[in-house]
Amino acid sequence: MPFYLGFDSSTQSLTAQIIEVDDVHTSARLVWESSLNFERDFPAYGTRRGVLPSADPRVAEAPPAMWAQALDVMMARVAASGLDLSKIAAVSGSAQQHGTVYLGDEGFTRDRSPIWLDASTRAECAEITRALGGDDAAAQLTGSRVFERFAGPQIRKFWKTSPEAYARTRRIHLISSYLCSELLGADAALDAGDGSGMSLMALASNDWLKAALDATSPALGPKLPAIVPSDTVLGTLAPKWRERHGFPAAAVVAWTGDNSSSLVGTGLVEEGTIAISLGTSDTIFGPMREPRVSANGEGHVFASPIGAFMGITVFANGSLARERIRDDYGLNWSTFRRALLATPPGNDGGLMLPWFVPEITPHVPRPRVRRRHLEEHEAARNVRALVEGQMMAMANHSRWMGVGVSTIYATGGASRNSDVLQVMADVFGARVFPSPVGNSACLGAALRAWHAHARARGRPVAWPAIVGDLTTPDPSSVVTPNPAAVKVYERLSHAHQQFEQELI
Ligand code: XUL
Repeated sequence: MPFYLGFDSSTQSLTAQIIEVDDVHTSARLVWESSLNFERDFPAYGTRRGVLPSADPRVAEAPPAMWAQALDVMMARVAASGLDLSKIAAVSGSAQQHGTVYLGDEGFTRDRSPIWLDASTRAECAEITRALGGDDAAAQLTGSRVFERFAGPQIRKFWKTSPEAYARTRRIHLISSYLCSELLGADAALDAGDGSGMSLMALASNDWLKAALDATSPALGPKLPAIVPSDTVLGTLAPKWRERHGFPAAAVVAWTGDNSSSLVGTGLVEEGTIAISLGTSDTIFGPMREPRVSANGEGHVFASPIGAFMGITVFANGSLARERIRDDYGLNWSTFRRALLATPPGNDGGLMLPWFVPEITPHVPRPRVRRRHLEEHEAARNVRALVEGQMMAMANHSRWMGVGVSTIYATGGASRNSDVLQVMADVFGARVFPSPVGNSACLGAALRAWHAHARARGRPVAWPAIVGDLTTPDPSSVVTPNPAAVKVYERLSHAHQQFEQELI
């Protein structure tokens, strides 16, 4: 029975999973998993939670060499796993979205890659937006307004500040297509899902948008990879992987963005279903049959790895803020939970706007944290204010997606905390199911490898069968909303929204 290998290169870590698939019964099980933490396992690069320290809080960069080295170390771990490598039929992956990698004839032309947490490209966003005919035109053409963390503004800033290094750059990859190139030993194409987060791709055609390329930087077209459908087999593992570790010539399937991959890894193959990922970023997303762009520019429409589209709203202060509050109050995850249990839903009106880093939704370019009816020294109430604030912001800012939420699939590190999920269930008034397999982005990569490989062999398997076994939640894990708490949040959500608006 074949194996499918998936990777997820996130902000803070690289994870790999192997699933074993029974072709005859179309069933799958997880057989191996491993994770590397960038800060802990690659200290020589000097990152803090995967990001290089910067004096300017708007600048967020990471070393691309670290991501490649982690992939190499992980391939060695897979080889040492004791599994029969010859059974690996296909490999794919996902990566944190939007970050860009710059390559010339002699390696990187930039050894620090801007990543999605970067908020330093405000001027470039305005310039590209103007050239595209304004915010609405940009959103209609590309699926999103031009956001500071998107690849296009990052590239434009690089051209403006380092024109000589830009000129030497032969290829600009997203992190996903860069790591895929490492597996292939050749320049990989980019999948349309991750391509959607660049302000450079036309959502209607999944191809480069000439007006956007022209608005970004000179001679950009030839520096960009081709865009392909997400289920494209791009080639096989490079000979170096066979020589170094004894891997077979497994098919390499285009990589995608972590959120697109999570859509598959949480089993969201039908419109009307929705997932919340509580990772370094918090994201809320779901499949969309037709592109419905958000009128006030809050969210994004991306091409979906399963066809059609996905809607998504992204919050930068996810785990970053939870970890900050945990550390500032000297807590660990177990005392963090206890703090939630020790305080009532609604926190007696205590609110927090937890913008420890520049926030994406709503747009808050400089970090600031504000409290109302809440004192800074009240540890437990600050924990509750944070978690409630995150959930209320997510509920308020995802209405544009137009999906009536009755069930939410929760994934990401903090989804293992059922008290956090209780707040989610109560704020949304919805049932919450934690993902049965942790790291749904990585699982999505392994499942996508299976799907694309089966299709390429002329034996396609439908998505519901692909995701069925590994993403169907255990019914006993459901967290149900508490009607009294739901009422509390109906009122508190308005107060939270007003607090936000006063500050923006
Ligand atoms: C999505 C986004 C983040 C990153 C995190 O638009 O910016 O969710 O993908 O890895």
